[in-house]
Amino acid sequence: MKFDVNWFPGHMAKSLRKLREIAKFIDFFFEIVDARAPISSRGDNFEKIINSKPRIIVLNKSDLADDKITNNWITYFNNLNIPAMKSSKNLIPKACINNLINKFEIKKKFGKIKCAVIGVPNVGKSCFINKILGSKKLKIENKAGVTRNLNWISCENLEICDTPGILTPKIDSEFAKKISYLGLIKSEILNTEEVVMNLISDLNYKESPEKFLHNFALSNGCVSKGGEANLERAAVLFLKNFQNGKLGKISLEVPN
Ligand SMILES: Nc1nc2c(ncn2[C@@H]2O[C@H](COP(=O)(O)OP(=O)(O)OP(=O)(O)O)[C@@H](O)[C@H]2O)c(=O)[nH]1
Ligand SMILES: [Mg+2]
Repeated sequence: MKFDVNWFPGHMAKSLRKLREIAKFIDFFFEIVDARAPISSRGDNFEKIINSKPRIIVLNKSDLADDKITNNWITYFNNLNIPAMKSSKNLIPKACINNLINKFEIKKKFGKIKCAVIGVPNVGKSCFINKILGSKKLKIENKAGVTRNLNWISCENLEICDTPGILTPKIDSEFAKKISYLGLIKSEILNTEEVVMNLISDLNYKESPEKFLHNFALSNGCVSKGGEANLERAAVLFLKNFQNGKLGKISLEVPN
């Protein structure tokens, strides 16, 4: 089934323009992706912006992904000569960052090292910066589109720029499907039931998606007054469970 998603509001276009403007002053980039789907969540806009500047791919939310597959992704990116690291809610990336600064021999005669944290919405960019800062300075929320402007933060030897999640006006159908499953797209523009039917089908359960969701509704109290299955509520709950890791550590993409 073709999966069409179009979410490119004004703040994304504006941020993309600003990011292009400041790119020349950036010493290195953190490209944050979701460890469960590192290709689909990579975003199409960033390659040109990063250009030949040092960059590290951060496989974030690795606590929700299959560990072995995440390690394989790190090898995959390293084989492409792109440094990659894991990050999760409890993993403090500071040592890794210092290694990176040393590896690229990033030195400044004047001022602090400038880096930008970029990626598609809701992958955990602001949360990653909060971990570096060891504070809750930046607003984070479990929904796509929280950060709306570029935001500079100073920390020891670094100036870090938090950026809004940016997508492209036309997203590949397969990518769109996966980033919808992961909650990286504003939920209001999606048909949750349709997303969940696709997800159930991709998870290869034995029953048909319709039957599975029906049974899931009944066994999880998603029933209407008359006692019949409420598929709408069931879809919302199933998607939430998947996104929060309640169905297990599931990676949607494996390196080839
Ligand atoms: N399980 C888990 N959740 C995480 C991790 N990092 C971030 N989150 C959660 O992901 C959600 C989004 O985090 P944000 O930091 O707001 O994401 P963002 O990329 O800045 O989002 P936008 O500003 O909307 O582009 C929040 O609910 C975070 O708590 C992680 O490593 N593991
Ligand atoms: Mg943010």
